[in-house]
Amino acid sequence: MVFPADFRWGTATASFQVEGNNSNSDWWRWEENGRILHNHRSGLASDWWANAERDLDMAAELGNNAHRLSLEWSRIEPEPSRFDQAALTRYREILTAMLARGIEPMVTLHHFSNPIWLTEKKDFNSDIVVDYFKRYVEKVVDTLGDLVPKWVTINEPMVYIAFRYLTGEFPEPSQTGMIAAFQAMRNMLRCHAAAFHAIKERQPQAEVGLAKNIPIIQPFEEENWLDGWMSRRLHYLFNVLWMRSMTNGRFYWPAGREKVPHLANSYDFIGINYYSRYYTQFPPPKTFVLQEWKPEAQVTDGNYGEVYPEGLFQAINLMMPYKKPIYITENGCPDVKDEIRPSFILRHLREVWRAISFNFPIMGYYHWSLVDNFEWHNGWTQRFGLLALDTDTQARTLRQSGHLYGEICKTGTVSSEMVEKYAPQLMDTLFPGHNPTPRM
Ligand code: IFM
Repeated sequence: MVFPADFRWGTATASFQVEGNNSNSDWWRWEENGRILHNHRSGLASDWWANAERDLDMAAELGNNAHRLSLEWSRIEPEPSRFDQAALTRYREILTAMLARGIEPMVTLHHFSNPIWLTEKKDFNSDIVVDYFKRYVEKVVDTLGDLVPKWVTINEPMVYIAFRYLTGEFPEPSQTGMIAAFQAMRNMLRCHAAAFHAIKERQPQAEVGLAKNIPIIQPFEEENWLDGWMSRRLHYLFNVLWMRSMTNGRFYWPAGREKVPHLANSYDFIGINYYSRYYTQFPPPKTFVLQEWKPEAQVTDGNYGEVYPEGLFQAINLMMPYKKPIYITENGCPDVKDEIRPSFILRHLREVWRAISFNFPIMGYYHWSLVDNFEWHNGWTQRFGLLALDTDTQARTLRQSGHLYGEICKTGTVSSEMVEKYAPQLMDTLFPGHNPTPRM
């Protein structure tokens, strides 16, 4: 499988998950309140604030030409209207270090974490968030814009809204429930539009998009019309609504719609974060979405999700009507023993390659993640890294999947030799009719 010569081969991380000691973030307080599985603490995380360069060296060694990272708003603006110059300088260093290694930065402005002071002002449940976000974005683009060709405004808004307002696993909304969730969505869309235009005014040549998590949602029993009805509703809410708003500039309340100024067509590209497939079942066994899989499913650590590579092609296909370039801004699996990840990468890249061969405009793939990092409310229990991290010593070990991804990135291909070496069980699926390599 040969990929285009200018394809972006990268990995992705997020500030709170890798930097360490982000004590001004609402997540830090969430940890202090014991809201993380097993009371885990992020602590030094993957030590990026002091030593990001160590992992960037490895990314360069793996032949990566791109990396997606995020900025920590609570570091940059630790108090309202006080911007921390030292923090901005450190981000300049990190971005410069990337460019020096031939790694193109894609920078996310909001990735699940808020400054504590903002949550005290009700953040996305208050209209004031839009002005605050705009000022933060302006400051960041004025200071760092010359180093950043690609921006992501907001990471996975619907995941954030669901985990924060509906399941209560994310910190710490001022209100919960459906009304608060819709209110937050409206303000997030307004923040997105404000950020898009703030960037474009300063850097017209920059590419600005968002990272949208696209789960595949299907009825547990095809013939059960309630399962089907519910899967279509959830699919619409989760995968369609936000895209529709960003495209036509309208926000859809359950009771009507509202035109949002400057929102229409406010994106240059779509970032797809793809992980898994979920089922709906009536009556709901736990929540609306089943976290249990069909018996034949291959499931990743901590029941995180079913391995369903075809869903990546389906997610890409769902985004085709918007007629924009697409980056796979996240894709990966928690697999501490690295038993599944090599085949996971190969099978998902096959779907990307299949989409490219249909002439779908897929411009790059950012594997989640470069290094094990703090997995939000699941703490250290889920390890997504190509690099395994020992959190006591900060030592890293490149997993087999990391070696594989390096070979892929350096050559821009997936070859039958790689498959034979890293996941021989896939030979017949990925290369049907292949001639076995002659053994000497
Ligand atoms: O770790 C997260 C990331 O922050 C957002 N997308 C999903 C990843 C794995 O759960």
